[in-house]
Parts: sequence; C-alpha cells; structure tokens
Amino acid sequence: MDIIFASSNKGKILEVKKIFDGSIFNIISLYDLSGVPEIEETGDTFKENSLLKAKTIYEMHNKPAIADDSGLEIFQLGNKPGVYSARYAGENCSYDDNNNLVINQLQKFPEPHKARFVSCAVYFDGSSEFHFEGFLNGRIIKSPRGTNGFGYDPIFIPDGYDVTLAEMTVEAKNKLSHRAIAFNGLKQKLLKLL
Ligand code: ITT
Repeated sequence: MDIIFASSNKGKILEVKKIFDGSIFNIISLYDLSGVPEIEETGDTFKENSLLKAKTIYEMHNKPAIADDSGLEIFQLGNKPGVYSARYAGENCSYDDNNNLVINQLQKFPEPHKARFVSCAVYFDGSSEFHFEGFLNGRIIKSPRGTNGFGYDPIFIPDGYDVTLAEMTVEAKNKLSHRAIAFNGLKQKLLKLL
C-alpha cells in the first residue's frame, strides 16, 4: 500500500522510511513526486500542523498521506522553541543557528538543561484520520557533538545515555526517538485497520 510522507525534511524521511521498511506500506517521499510544496504551518499545536501537512498532500495527490510535526521543548526556556523549532533563529536559519541560539539562551541557567522532543504523527486518507504522539526526554549540552541526524540532534543527550542523538546511527535513534514511538503507534493502528 502506497502512503505519501508529507515532509520536506530529509532527516525525517530517512527515519520514517526505515520504520516502515519491510512492512506492507511503501513510503513515498515528496522528492519522489512532482515537487515539494511550501506548506504554511499556521497551527498552534503539533497536531494541527501535522494534520495540515497530511491533508494538503492528500488533496494534491489523492493518496493516503502521513505527516510529522515535531519540535524541542526546553523546560528552562518555558518549553521553547516548541512548535517554532524549525525557524527558532529566524526565517531561513540553519540548524547551527538554532543550536547556537539555544546554547546562548541557556547560559544563564544552571545545568542540567532538561528538555524533551515531541513528535505528532498523523494519517489522513480522505475518510480515516488519526494521530499518535511520541516523546523523548533528555538534556541539552553546551557544545554540539556528532554529525548524524539533523536539527537539534548534536546538542541533545537522551536520558540514560551519554551520547548525543547525532552520535547515534539512524537505527539506534529509531529505537528510542519521539518520532519512532509516534510512527510505530501509527503503523500498528494501520495494520489493524487492514
Ligand atoms: P517538514 O515540516 O517538511 O516535515 P520541518 O523540518 O519543517 O520539516 P517541523 O516543522 O516539524 O519540520 O519542524 C521540526 C523541527 O524541530 C526540525 O526542523 C528540527 O529543528 C526540530 N526537530 C524535530 N525532530 C527532531 C529530531 O528528531 N532531531 C533533531 N531536531 C528535531
């Protein structure tokens, strides 16, 4: 069964394709299709934004779609950057810009800088619609480490580990991540529906 993953983020695409690998679901990325549209994320919650992405891509291609809206919540920063994680340091900012901003903002707070990643995974096929959330608790460090993954991975150490997410392989990250928890839930639900 073909399902389109409504994401332009290559890091997410790699992770989500691996979660569905070997199942009856064939995950098609927007890069395999005619183009990657700009979808304005106007919602106030991960769920609203995720649904917006899945519905937009369903309308465009008339095929079942899944989407992820995710972000980092840092407790000492009042749960920021939250839904604004992608563009925290401004429009067109890089992952490094975001990481540097977070590190600077945390300088005045004592360690540990506790945080969590959140992912909301959504499925939409024109009639059925459901979502699953996943969380990953950990802490933010002062100097980025590792080159795998994307986004805030180089500054985030999950609870119970001493390496950052960017020092893990994608397979290792998929054993514990917020996104893996959310999409594994979604996958199990889809398998039950078929
Ligand atoms: P799409 O909307 O096209 O899927 P995006 O990168 O814009 O891609 P979001 O709007 O969901 O995705 O923003 C999520 C941001 O949160 C992402 O760009 C990262 O900065 C951060 N983020 C989310 N999950 C992450 C993870 O697993 N590791 C590191 N950073 C993550």
